[in-house]
Amino acid sequence: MTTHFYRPTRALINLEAIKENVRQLKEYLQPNVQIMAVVKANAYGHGDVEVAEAAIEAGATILAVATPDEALHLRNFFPNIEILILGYSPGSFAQVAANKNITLTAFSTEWISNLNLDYNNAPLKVHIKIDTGMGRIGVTTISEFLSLYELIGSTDGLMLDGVFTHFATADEEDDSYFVKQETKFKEFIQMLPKKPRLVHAANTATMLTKETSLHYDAVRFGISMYGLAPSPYIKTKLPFPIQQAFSLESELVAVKLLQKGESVGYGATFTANEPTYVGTIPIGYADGLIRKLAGQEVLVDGKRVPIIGRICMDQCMIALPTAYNIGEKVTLIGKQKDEEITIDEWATKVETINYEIPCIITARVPRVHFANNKF
Ligand code: PMH
Repeated sequence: MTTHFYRPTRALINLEAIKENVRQLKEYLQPNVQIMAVVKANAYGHGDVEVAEAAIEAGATILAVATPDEALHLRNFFPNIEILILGYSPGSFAQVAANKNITLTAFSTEWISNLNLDYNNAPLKVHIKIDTGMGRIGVTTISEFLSLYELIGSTDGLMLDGVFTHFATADEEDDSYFVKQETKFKEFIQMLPKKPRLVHAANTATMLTKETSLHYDAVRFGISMYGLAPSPYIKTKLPFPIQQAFSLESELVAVKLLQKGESVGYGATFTANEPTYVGTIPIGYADGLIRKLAGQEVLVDGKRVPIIGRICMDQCMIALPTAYNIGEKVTLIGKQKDEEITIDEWATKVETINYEIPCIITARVPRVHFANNKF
């Protein structure tokens, strides 16, 4: 796909890295376990259609999203692939979902009673969500679970296709809460009069570091498909290497020599204490380069240089060791020569998790996809 844009700021998405991460997982799993590619939130900010295509090519057989709109967007590009909405869908979406063969998450009997279905059409497929400890959506007691199971079975136009749960602490070293959730899930599953086609529970941390019996019929591969570890703890436990797919680049659009005592940016918070070359790059907080990233290093000519002063809405300034030319590449996330700035480094800097970083790079930054180091 060709992306047209004029501003030289873009996120580069290495689809080969995504494919390789999926291929590695496929090799790691038993052959009967399906890979659900979690491509919600525009594929964690990487571009949903391109990531889905790469994941499918590498072996994923199901796409998982969070919302009806995300599912519909993907359905336009992939007429046949199985799509599951993990989060809430309103009853008004039920008929569209049935017509478009999009699977919904059923999480209460009340939710079922609010579905708007025309029973003459193709059945609406649902997966029951069991809340074993996330406290988000899902049934919490066995009686609720069995009532929901029976209601689905007795409602024309509905078909139970799966049952699942989600773990809250799979990425932590202390597994006591995880074990509680796992035990609860197993108790619920045992109560099923008839097992539906897909039982699933594992997110990345679970599938890569816990017992393989937790893989069940499918695993939901999110963060490590993008080449990121679910937590610093899991990073030390990964059974295969993963490759970060996301990088962020811009270039110098202005270079000037600041004299001693001259300042840069809103609030004039940076003042040169010696003659200093300053470069301007066209990326700012409206692109997701939030102001908390002031002081973060970027790469120019393979060297780390800091963002100086306050980050503006559309631009920011960096200190340069010498007078680089306009057009010189600036890498905010990614590699140059022997240096690398990782998403994890940004996450540490802004005191958040790596998941959040590509998601907060806003839609104004074009996602440029490439494979085999070409784009
Ligand atoms: N399944 C469900 C239900 C999820 O909510 C998520 C991620 C995944 C699978 C994939 O997890 P992974 O990326 O760790 O593999 N959901 C979220 C979330 O709601 N906030 O951060 C991650």
